[in-house]
Parts: sequence; structure tokens; C-alpha cells
Amino acid sequence: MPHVIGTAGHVDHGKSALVLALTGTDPDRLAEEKARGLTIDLGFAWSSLPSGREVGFVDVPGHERFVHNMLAGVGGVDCALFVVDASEGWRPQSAEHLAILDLLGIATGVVALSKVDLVDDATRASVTEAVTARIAGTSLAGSAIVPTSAPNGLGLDELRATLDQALDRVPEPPDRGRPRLAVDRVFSVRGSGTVVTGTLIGGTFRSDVEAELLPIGRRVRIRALQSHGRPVAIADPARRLAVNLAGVATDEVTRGDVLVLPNQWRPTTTVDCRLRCLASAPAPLRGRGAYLLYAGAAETATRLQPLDTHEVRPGEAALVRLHLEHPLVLDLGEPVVLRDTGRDETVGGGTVLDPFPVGEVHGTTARVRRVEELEAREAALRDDDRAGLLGLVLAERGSVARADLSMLVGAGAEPVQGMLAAAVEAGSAVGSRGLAWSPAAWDAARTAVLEAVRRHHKEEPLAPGLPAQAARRVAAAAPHVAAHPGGPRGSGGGTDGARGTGRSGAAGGGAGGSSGAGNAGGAEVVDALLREGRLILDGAAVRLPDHGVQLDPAQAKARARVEEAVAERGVAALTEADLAALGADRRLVAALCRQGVLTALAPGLYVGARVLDQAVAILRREFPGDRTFTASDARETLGTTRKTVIPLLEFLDRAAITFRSGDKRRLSPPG
Ligand SMILES: Nc1nc2c(ncn2[C@@H]2O[C@H](COP(=O)(O)OP(=O)(O)OP(=O)(O)O)[C@@H](O)[C@H]2O)c(=O)[nH]1
Ligand SMILES: [Mg+2]
Repeated sequence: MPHVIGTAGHVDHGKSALVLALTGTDPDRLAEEKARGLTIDLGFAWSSLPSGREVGFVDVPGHERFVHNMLAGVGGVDCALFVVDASEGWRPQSAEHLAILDLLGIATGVVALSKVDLVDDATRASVTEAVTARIAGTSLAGSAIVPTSAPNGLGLDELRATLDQALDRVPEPPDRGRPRLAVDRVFSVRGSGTVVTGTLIGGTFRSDVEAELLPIGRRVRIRALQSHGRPVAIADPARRLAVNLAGVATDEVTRGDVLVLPNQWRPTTTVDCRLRCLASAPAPLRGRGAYLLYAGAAETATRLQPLDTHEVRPGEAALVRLHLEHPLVLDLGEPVVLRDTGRDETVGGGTVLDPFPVGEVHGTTARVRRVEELEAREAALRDDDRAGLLGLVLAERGSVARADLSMLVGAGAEPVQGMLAAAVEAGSAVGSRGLAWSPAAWDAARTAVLEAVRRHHKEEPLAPGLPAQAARRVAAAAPHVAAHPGGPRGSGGGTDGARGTGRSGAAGGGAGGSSGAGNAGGAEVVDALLREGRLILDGAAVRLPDHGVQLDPAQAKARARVEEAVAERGVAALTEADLAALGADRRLVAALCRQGVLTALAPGLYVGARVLDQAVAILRREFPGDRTFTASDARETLGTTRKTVIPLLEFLDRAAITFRSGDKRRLSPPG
């Protein structure tokens, strides 16, 4: 299994010299680097260790001015080669680089005590002791310390063997079926076009597949893959990779972009984290401060919003919402590093607990609830309990598009569908066609629809029911108040209401967007109620099963008068005014149309429904087969007026009972 080793340590301490000695490749490629004897940007090399294991090296600059480049390279590293110059001892960027490795949770490393050719044994011993003390209490605590001298090869075999042993302890890199490559270098190769490099994590890449560059959202094609100088057809996680891309120009890609497979990732600008302020930080982390956030190979300015405290004091940790200036592609559990923009120093970092938080956190109630949610997420992430995360996501959002679940839970699409099926089985989730729901949200949406229909029946007893479109809207807008460990969520209150209406959220119009079911979700709720027989579809309306149109005594009398008038008049249209004179207002007329008493020939013009059938029968008898007739033929045959016969024939035309050609008509074949 391939691994990636990243160097770290103060400027000039011998990092690049060691990489050159271990791999035969000088990682300093830039002319300026060679001229100044200083690493400016990331360097790359590879080699095999005594066990035969292949390793890639990312060589970082030690100079304090280039810490941002160091941060861009250290992202996907799974083992640190931490270099301390025996003749200089511990220096400021020794401390800063160690803090960064610690914040990123890089738990495997080897310390190379370099330039031991320049010091006596006593100095070597005292620097070793000092380094041991410095790394104690960090993720590199207890790492082996190997004395080396790159120019004369001293200690290099031991360093190789020690790195090999350290890599034995690196856990298998997770393959979640959601590969991601943080681009740390872009260049073009004559004849091949754009090539990006980076460390692949979270899944495999294949050549000749569609991919997506984020945050720009550009579809590209992976033309070819190369790892450690050789072409590969498939690349596993935790490996340095060069990817030849079709469909994008070199100058359209920059360091910090992320190469992923389509529809698996989305950039975000709001992120909830557990953030730690370094004990060495000169000031607490504050909402007013200006910071830069580093994740993967990307960086952006960010504002902090502490959630469970006012400020994060040195040596302490807190839950903090980050408001990013530029969108980043972040995963659940992703480590991030924070630098103070003004002081230009690393001041903290932590772990992403929610890359797509829903709604804003204003006011104490919302804050307390959010803190509880984030603590629950933290516990689930600690245990890598993705099924638990699924439950939390549903509880927070009410309903989620099935297609977004994988991203929100941070697991592959297939395992997530399995988790959802198990949750549905256990009654802790509900699945509709395109959505997954918390049971509480599902019930709330259904109850809201049934209530709305009931209310409509009461307000409009003559109407067949609530228009289905309106019912879907009611379901879509239902506040998806989710069940919560601390008790049910309040239904009032500004923030609660806002949560229900599904505010824009953080996912760039995507997964972070709506906590509501949205239009599709509304339709799914109504469909479910129809399938279960809780609602009946009546034309374009939905009604409760026991709803029938009820006429009050006055309306029943008016209906009798209308029926009488219709029978008396024969084929003669009634206007709204005629019907009003009989006591039938518009609503009653609409109900009488639905009840089969009247038929509307045109807006505001009615005939008796049975009269219409009789008229058609008469016309068929008089003009059988293909016999044509004019409007006045029909008027005479039916014994009616021009005022009635024209709209009547136009009605029959529309119903395809008659066909018109010029001023002649014929009847359609019966049946
Ligand atoms: N005597 C001696 N000199 C060394 C040793 N390792 C490196 N050097 C020298 O120290 C200088 C700095 O070494 P680099 O490898 O460039 O240091 P670096 O840590 O990569 O420096 P940055 O990348 O700029 O942070 C060079 O002149 C090296 O030749 C060593 O073990 N012994
Ligand atoms: Mg260097």
C-alpha cells in the first residue's frame, strides 16, 4: 500500500537534503530555490523502503514566509518526517510545524535529528532530550528520533527502516467510495494538456472517467493517471497522483481546487467545527478576529462565530461556526488549521463537525440546540458511527434528498442506502420516493396536509376538496420539526420557523439548502396519503374519504329550481344572471356542475347537463354518418337560438364530438 510522507521543520534544518538522500530526487525544482538554497514551494519525490513499500514524499518549505505552502502540502500526508537541526536545536517553525501536524492529527512520524556531523555527543544528547520533551503531548509523542547526516549518508539506513516501521502503524486509509484529490500543483505537458497533482484520499480514481473540478464546478475527463512516475489505470487512496485532465485549460485550475467524481461533493461556505486555540497563541480566537482557514490544499479567509463560548482562549477548545469567504470542499471529520491573518501565525485548528449546517444560529435557544447537535455529531464521528450520523442528519433537517445523503453522512452512496434501509426497517427513518425523512418530520408534513384539507372542507363545503397543488405546497412548507434528544423542538420562535422554511444554507444551493421537503417532497407526502387512502383524489382536488358536498336547505331549494328551469327550457343556455335569479350563486353553480346538473358551455354560460346529451343525440339522428350541417341547420333542428347554438357547437368542437371545416360541421363517429 502506498503512503505519503511529508517533511516538516524549521528553515534550513535539512529537510530537502534528506529527501534527496532518501530518494535521489532533489525536491527543490525551482531555479530560485536552487539559487537561494531555500525551499519556497512544495517538492515531490518517491522511493521504496526496505520492506519494498513505495512511498511518496512531499517536501515543504520551512521558512516562516512560506507556511501557507507548507499547509497546502501537508493535507493528505499520513506520516511526518520531522527534521530538527542538531546544531541549531528547536526553532520557531519547529514549533509551528509541530503544532500544525498535531492539529491535523497526523499521528505517525519519525524525527530526523539532522546535521549531527556538526555537533558533539553532548549536544546531540541534549537536543534529543529537548525534542522528546517538545513532542510529548502532541500527536507525534514518542516518535523515534534518528540522528542523521545527509551529506555523508550517516543514519540514512536507520531512517529508512524507522520510517518503514512507522508506516506499519498507519491505519489502512479509508475507502469510502468518495475519492477526492486536493490539487497542489498544476502544469501542462506538451501533447497531453493539463496535469494536476495531489494526494488521493477517500476512494479510487480510474482513467477514462468523468470527473468534476470544484469549487468551479467544471466537468472534466480523467484522461490518464500516473503515480510515482508510472502510468496506472486505477489509483487507490493515500497515494501521490498526477492526473491528466481533458476539458480544462491549465490556467483555469489552481492549487486548492479539488478533483472529485461527479455529484459526490459540493463546496460550502458555512462550516461548524470543534476548534482548538493553541496554548502558545498570543490571544483568544474571537468573532472579531481575521483568520485564514486551511484545509486540503486550499485556503480562504474566514470569520469565526463561537457557539458555546464568547471566545476560545489559548489552550481551550470550543464549538465554532466558520463563515468562509470563498467556498471550500470539506468533509465531515476533516481537520482544518487556522492562522491569524494579521500576526501571520498559526493559532489553532480543529475538526469539521458539519460541512453543511442548516439555518443560522441566533439566540440562546438555537445556540443551545446547535451545541447539543454538534456534540452528538462529535461522538458519532469519534466512533465512526455513520448510521448514527444518518439519524442525526435526519433529525436536524427533517427531510433530505436521498441523493444528498452520502455527502451529508460522509459515506459511500451504497452503504448509505443500506443504512437508510435498516433505519426504515427499525422505524427510525421514513423513505419516500426521492427523500429520506425523520419520522417526526414525516408525521408533521402528513398532519399538516390532512389538517389543511379538513380546514378547507369546513371553509368550502361545496368544493370537492383542496386543490392537489395546494396540498403539495402545504406539505412542502410544513415545519419539519425533528425529534430531539432534549425533547421535541418548539414550533414557534424565529429561528425554529426559519429552519422550517428552509433557508439558503451553506451548500451553494445544494445539500445545505432546504430543511423543508421542497416541492418534490410535498408531492411525495400527498402521494403517500393518496396511496394509503387517507386522501382521495377528485379531479384536481384532494379530499378526505368521508367528505361529500353538503347542500344546506336554501341551496337544495335553489338546486330544485335550477333543475326545473333546465327541464322547461330545453336547449337554451342560462347566464350567470339567470341562475342567480333562481338563487344559485357562483359557488353553487360550480357545485351543480360537479354534481352533473349543469355543464358550462363557455365562461358564464350554462346548459343542463342532460340537455346537452339530448342535443347530441338529436344531431346524430338528423345528421348521421358524414352528413355535414351549418350552425343554422343545428339551430333549427334543436329549436334554439343563435346565442345558444354557437357556444354549444364550439363546446362540442372542443370535446371532439363535432368537427368543423369552414362553416360546415360533421359529427364524430359515435362511441
Ligand atoms: N553538515 C550538514 N549539512 C547539512 C545537513 N543536512 C543539510 N545540510 C545543509 O543545510 C542546508 C539546508 O539544507 P536544506 O535541506 O535545504 O534545508 P531545508 O530544511 O530543506 O530548508 P527549507 O526547505 O528552506 O526550509 C544546505 O546547505 C544543506 O547542504 C547535514 O546533515 N549536515
Ligand atoms: Mg527544503
